[in-house]
Amino acid sequence: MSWFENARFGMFIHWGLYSAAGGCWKGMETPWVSEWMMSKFRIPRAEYRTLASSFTGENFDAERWMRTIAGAGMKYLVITSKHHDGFAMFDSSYDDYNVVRLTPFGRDPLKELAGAAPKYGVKLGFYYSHVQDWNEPGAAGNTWDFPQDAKTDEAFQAYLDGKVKHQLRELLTNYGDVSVLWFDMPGRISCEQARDLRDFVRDLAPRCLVNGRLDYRQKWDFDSLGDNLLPFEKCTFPSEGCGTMNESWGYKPSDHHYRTVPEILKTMAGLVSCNANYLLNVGPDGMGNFPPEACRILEGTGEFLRRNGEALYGASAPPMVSTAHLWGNVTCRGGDLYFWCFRNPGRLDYYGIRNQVESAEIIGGEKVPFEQYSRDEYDFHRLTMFVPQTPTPFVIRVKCKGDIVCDPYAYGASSKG
Ligand code: H79
Repeated sequence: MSWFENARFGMFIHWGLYSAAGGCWKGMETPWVSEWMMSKFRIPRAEYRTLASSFTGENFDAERWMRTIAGAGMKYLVITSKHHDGFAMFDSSYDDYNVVRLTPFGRDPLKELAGAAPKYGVKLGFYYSHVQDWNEPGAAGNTWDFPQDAKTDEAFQAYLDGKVKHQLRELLTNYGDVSVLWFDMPGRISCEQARDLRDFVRDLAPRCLVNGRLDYRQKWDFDSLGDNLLPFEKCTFPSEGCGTMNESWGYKPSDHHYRTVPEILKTMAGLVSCNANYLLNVGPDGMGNFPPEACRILEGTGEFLRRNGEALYGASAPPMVSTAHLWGNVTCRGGDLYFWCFRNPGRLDYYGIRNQVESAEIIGGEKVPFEQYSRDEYDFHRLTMFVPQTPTPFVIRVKCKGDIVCDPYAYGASSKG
């Protein structure tokens, strides 16, 4: 788990037939998320597969994607190998419903990404929809092509033993080291079926991590928080939050409601200050281009992290109660506390540090004057910083003597700041 917990920031990519449609079907535009278009419009699978002819991938360049990922400060990539629509974005011998066989693109993007990833120090993971598969009668999800009574327990088990295991074996044996298998939407899977899939993965790839959405009733390697949700308190189990830049996971050109760079960084700080990773999504179009707004956000995170990365990589929640403050969030690494400021707090009072503070400074900027006040008989400790005017967002590094020791019930900062 150590690489995962040090990495803290990864890219999620949703790329599939829905990317070629951009959420539009016969002049209608799907609400919310484009990758659910087939379900929303109850598109017959025979019709949906015709989208493959417009999936050209002509601008796809694995090296360029990897450069962008690494340049944004991300340490891993999780890409859709098969979303709920059931279409394999890799060279699968299970059937012809895959990117190599059906599209004019005709290449295996996962293979090319697996080849490029090590050069950029990026770990590779695959999203795999294990329960919903709208192309399969026995799987969950497609009620418009297949009647509910086709979905017996036996048919579902046959789907798991057939397509799912066949394709997981391909993914875990043909693409080098796979670091994560990212399952989604457990729905009707039983506890035993989930454990069986986990064992299947472990036998083929002992070091591959599996996320919590394999089955919520049991613990796997790390928990996935809800889509676009922040934790309210520290996660005590390895965790990851995933989020979109606009509102859709799949490419949706009509959705221009993108988060700003400071909003993305605020989400990042909110997650890491509660011990969770941030998996930030990009939905490339059917030609393989990242939307221009996404590129600008990735440049922004990269620029921020080249300066402030020490507040993120290998960092976690501070030992005191971790909360969101009006001005920002606090992360911790060894004896250093990092104050991510999205508003300038001016005077910042922070409670609970028993150590002597050695220095406080804005990373890449000015020193921050501070004073400490303690009344040991009450275990009362206050650090007061006088934060100079500086453009937000910025991070203050507070160096303590030794590893942080604190009053574990201290709330860190009062809400005044
Ligand atoms: O892959 C992304 C989503 O497609 C997937 N998880 C992330 C990572 C996801 N699958 N299911 N869900 C999320 C929750 C289902 C939400 C639904 Fe709906 C509400 C399905 C139908 C109504 C959202 C709104 C999707 C279509 C309309």
